Amino acid sequence: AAADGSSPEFLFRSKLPEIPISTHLPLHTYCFENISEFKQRPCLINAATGHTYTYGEVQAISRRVAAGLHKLGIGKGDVIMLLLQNTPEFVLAFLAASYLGAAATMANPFFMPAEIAKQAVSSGAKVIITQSAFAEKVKKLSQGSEMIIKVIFIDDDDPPTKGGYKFSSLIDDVAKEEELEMGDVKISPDDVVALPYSSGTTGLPKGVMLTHKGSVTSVAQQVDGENPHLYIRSDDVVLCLLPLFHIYSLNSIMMCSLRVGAAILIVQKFDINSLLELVPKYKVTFAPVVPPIVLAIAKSPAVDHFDMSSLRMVLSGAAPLGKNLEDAFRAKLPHVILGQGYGMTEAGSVMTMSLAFAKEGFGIKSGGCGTIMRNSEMKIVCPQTGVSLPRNRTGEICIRSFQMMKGYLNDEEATKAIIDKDGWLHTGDIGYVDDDDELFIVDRLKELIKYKGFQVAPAELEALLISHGHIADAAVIPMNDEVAGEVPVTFIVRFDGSNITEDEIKQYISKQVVFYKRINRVFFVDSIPKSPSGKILRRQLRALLAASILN
Ligand code: 4UW
Repeated sequence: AAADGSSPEFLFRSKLPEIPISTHLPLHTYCFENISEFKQRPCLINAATGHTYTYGEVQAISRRVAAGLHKLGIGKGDVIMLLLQNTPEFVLAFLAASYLGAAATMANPFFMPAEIAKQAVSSGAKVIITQSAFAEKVKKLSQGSEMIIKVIFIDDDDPPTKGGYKFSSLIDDVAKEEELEMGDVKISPDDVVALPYSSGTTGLPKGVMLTHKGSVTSVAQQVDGENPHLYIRSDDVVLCLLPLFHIYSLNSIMMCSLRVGAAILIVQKFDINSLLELVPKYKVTFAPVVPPIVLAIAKSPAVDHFDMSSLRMVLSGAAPLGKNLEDAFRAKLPHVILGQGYGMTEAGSVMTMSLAFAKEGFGIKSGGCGTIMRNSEMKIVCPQTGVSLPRNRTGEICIRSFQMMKGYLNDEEATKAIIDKDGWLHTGDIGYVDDDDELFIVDRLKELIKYKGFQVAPAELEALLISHGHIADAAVIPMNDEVAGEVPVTFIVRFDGSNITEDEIKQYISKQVVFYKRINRVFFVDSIPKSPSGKILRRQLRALLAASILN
């Protein structure tokens, strides 16, 4: 026991030395700190059109967008919503918000109107920046009686007919003096810059307050230092295929690339053949992906017909990647460094990453999620007792560092439930750290379901299900799926006399949610197992499912 009588704490740290991090800088200032070295180099390449913006252009245009937004009434502390597929405008608008001391909340443009409305209202967004294809989805928000949100279209030739503004005129309307005027916003390191939504370990999606200091820390942990953990440089071409509205892409692709001056190849949609064409066409060097893409590459016979020699590193994360699949990928593309990263929205993104990506890399084991980032601490605790566990012992993964969220927006209770009084964020993931400091994730304690890395919050589906007149009770849990990783399935208790069918329930949900939240299977039961306090006993349901009584 420790001197004070408490149990000893086993703290895990990076194998790389700590580095000084400029946590006082606003995110945009930090990202563009070295821009003079790569002002003329490509920053954003739009794969759809081939159009390229240089670093100098991105900096200048995003400042003009900031001034344009300022004219629309956006200032420090405000929230803008980005409802965009991957486009250069996403990056420009995100940076513009940062310049203004405003925060960007990002939503999936394929959300249903009700899902968008929930986030827009909860975040207090004043403006939505979107594409005309999604105009109908936000119509009510821009014309509703309760709150009027201004809508800006990035691609509409005649937006006033849709009741909106034009992104391009936002830029054109700005005079040189106005651009300079907004230049002096005072930003504090604890101001929120990004507000992604996540359900965390339990309940409904909540606004995750990521600060300038946290984001700067996270990026520095990855790409700064003599021996960066993730070695990318200004001559790298980084594939930006993962959606920028998710923290993985926003942080490890967008922010990290901006910091080092790499080219960001913006791609909207995954399709294995176009991906294989893009790699040689743009000489992609670094491809951050999710496990289903690793699977597609490993399985694709077409890979052999394309020149993949430019590809230096492939990062996988946001969901588990099995050892066998890792090995199959390596056999297919032996020259590529493949490694995993492990992140979580609330953790301010990445917590561990493969040290094979370091400038002076390390040997790694298949199936591992990498080593903890520098300038942060990790511990593994027993979920029952909270006692800190030594190496090779399995327990809940906890993290403590500047990169973490400040808390959930307007939800102190949920914040307290996930960050304890000593500042440890409890991830709800189960794993162990081995003798070589590599983290292995073996299970998930929390409710969260991950469909190809996308979050599905059981509580959200359960709320929809029990609002149906024929459903007395419902519980949603994950079921393993070869391609998606996991899919949501539900246990349903019908009201007496109800004959509602599996199909009717599936359709009822499909109408209200984005595709990956759709119910895959329905199991009718007499009751949902619950604890005395009314909590759904999800483990019991998982065991029931696994026992294949129902499968
Ligand atoms: N293995 C097993 C993994 C893994 C995993 C995540 O949607 P969120 O909140 O956030 C993310 C963020 C991922 C990420 C960010 C930055 C980065 O560089 C990187 O490298 C690949 C990844 O997914 O979901 C968080 C939850 O997703 C699961 C885990 O349960 C975690 O709490 N998860 N990565 N490699 N599971």
